[in-house]
Amino acid sequence: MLICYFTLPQTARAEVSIIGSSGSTIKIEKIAVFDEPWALTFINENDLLVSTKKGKLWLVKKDGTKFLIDGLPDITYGGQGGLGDILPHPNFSQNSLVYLSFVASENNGRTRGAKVIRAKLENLILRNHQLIWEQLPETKGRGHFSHRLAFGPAGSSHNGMLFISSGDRQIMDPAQSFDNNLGKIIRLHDDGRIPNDNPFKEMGFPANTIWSLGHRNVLGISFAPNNNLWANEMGPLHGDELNLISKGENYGWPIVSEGNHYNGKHIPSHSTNDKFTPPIRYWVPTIAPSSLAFMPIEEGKEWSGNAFISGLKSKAIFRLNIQDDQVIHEEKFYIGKRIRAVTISQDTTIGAIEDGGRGRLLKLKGEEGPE
Ligand SMILES: [Ca+2]
Repeated sequence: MLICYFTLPQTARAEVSIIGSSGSTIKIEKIAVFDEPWALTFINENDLLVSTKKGKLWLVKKDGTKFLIDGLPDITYGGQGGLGDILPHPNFSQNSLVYLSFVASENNGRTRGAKVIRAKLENLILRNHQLIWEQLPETKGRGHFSHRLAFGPAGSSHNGMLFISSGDRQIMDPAQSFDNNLGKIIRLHDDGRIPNDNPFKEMGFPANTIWSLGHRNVLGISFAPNNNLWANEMGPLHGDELNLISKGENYGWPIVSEGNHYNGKHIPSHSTNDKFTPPIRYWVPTIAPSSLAFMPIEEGKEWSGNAFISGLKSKAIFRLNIQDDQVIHEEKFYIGKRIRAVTISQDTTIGAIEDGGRGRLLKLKGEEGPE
């Protein structure tokens, strides 16, 4: 039996305008409300999928009508984890495949790890679950799963490749060793097979799944319109990073950072060791970056090709104009609520979700300011 949760479309939904730090305006419209939403993604021009950390997956229509999706895997909720990211296959319109990341446990929560599955979404049911990837090893603790997902763009050398951010699970040191997949960005074929052109392929499993290493907690991973891969990373006490991700490079955690440990202990900066790739941009004090999305290139359209980063502690959305792989302008839109994620559709609609128990799904529309 299908259970549909129906929300009456509101005829006049309040729009709020927010002025950014450079004078641009975004109009914000509330679409729907969720209990601890974690990720959102467009599956076509009208429909969104929204995941909640407690383990629900929703199909959301343009007018805010919500339908609960059935057939989810067993999800272990708690701390920073539960149901995580959700991403349609690049050929979703033909094959109906969606990818989900979530936290699982083999021992009632004593140890935990992220997994990624794919499944066919048909008639509001996920069928034919296929395990694509799992965090190794499962460890104690309930933090730094990361588990954001991105697909390589069509026409690029990453066409059809799945990228997964895997957090350091708050153990730090594994990010620098090859006998695990924590603190890494992972690259796989869409069915989970390991590509032959990964940088550490000669080193066997799991090193052969690694694309880059030395990461802490990457909650944003996305391809720019020029097909370069970017990732934002939660720093320790301050020092959040925006990194340009290149094959086989080491981004330094926990040996170098632009922040200090929470106990105040100093961490040397990236500039002290040229073995490590420094961030293109870092933030002190922290913004707590929770996701990353790029606006498609569209001639004459405001914010064409810009990056958008959602912020938790900063309660803001950041717009970055990136040219030749450098941030040339940054504008902050203070929303006043912790923002868990932002996404952008092919037709340039911006969607965002707030963090927490009554997290709103928002539709954002921009108007460029004087800059
Ligand atoms: Ca770094």
